[in-house]
Amino acid sequence: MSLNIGLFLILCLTALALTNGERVRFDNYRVYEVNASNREKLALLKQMEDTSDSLLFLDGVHKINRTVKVVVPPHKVSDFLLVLDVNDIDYNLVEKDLQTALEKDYNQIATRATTDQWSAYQTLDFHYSWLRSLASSYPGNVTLIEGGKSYEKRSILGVKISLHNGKKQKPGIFLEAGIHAREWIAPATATYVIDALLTSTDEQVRELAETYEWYIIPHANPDGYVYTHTTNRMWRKTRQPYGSCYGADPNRNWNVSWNTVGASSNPCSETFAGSAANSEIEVKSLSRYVDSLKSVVKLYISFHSFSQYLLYPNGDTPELPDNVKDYEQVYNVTLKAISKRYDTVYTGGNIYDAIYPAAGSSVDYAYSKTGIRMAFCFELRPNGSFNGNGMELPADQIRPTAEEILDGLVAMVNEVKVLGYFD
Ligand code: 0X9
Ligand code: ZN
Repeated sequence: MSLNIGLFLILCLTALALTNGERVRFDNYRVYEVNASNREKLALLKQMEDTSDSLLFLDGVHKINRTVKVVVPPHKVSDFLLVLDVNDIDYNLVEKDLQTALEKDYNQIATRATTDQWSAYQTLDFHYSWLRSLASSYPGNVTLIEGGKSYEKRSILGVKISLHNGKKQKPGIFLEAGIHAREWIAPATATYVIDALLTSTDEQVRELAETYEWYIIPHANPDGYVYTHTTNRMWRKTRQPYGSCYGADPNRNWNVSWNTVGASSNPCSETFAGSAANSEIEVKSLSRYVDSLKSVVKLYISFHSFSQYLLYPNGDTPELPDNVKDYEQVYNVTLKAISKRYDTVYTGGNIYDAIYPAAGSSVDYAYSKTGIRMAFCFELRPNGSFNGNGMELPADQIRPTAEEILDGLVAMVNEVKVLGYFD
């Protein structure tokens, strides 16, 4: 009895500590890269991913000979390594104290107004004030848009950029970022694109800004993003409670082949599909918003990190889109453009084969359910063999990342145009 009360008190105190603004700590947590070289080993890793409530898999386990990163708490390290050794599964230690890496990350959050917005990672409040300021600085050219509300009642704020230049009925391009909370480079890059469309003097970027209507939502999962700043840097999902666990993966919750493959029914899983399609208010409202634009938007883009991939549908089946030849063409020119500035190498292809099966994602929804024929997902820097947890991209790489992606977007949009999708 007294033990129970003691435990209860400890739990209350822990909860109180966290609500009082303390961050989850990962002292002595290790990050390993593991690699399964055959089907049996892969099945074992998959079982660990599905059943362990203490290991955090940062990549889905799906392919033989594909490295995945796993966060291992200190009290689990010896058992974890024993299982790998007994089963002859290769591994490599990439971070011996995750806490140290995360502290570096938290130190890269801008604490005061910097002269260069893209020299540090910004808070949600900063981004939202900035978006609002654009609407007043560029009246008529920038309009605030709202993709709906989050579970914690935040606005899913974005901008529509449609320059007053006499052109009527411009085709629309939709850009969504930040659906995964911890992938900080995604909103940072989306805001850079917004800025470039408004201020760049580069001729090709001006052309992009003047020819299209842009709908850009830098934070599709604002609650998650705030939570990564205040409490847990490694948070991915939304923040709606499900029993003793929180959140669903908002990139598994769209109403397209919901929870059929590459998603979990376990609320504690990183890829929990939710209790039903659209169970996450963020996805429900954002998909409704995308639906409302389906006759305008011809190209849908989603920013994630990491691994440097450019991906296209489908995620829910190995079947290729009927216009896969066009996808391949756009993919090829985009990759070439991305590599030009800094020699950065992207790879990719159809989601299912290039990375892993993943049903219920935003690009599949756009492609299969709205009639938007061109839908791409960028997995931004760093690349897959980056020596670390994959989220801690140094802030001095925000600009280069965004610059090369803007180069890629210029090429992508031009090719989509050449292929007639904007007609
Ligand atoms: O698993 C995912 O949702 C994406 N990878 S991530 O490491 N960022 O979590 C890939 C899914 C394919 N991308 C889209 N459908 N947008
Ligand atoms: Zn992601």
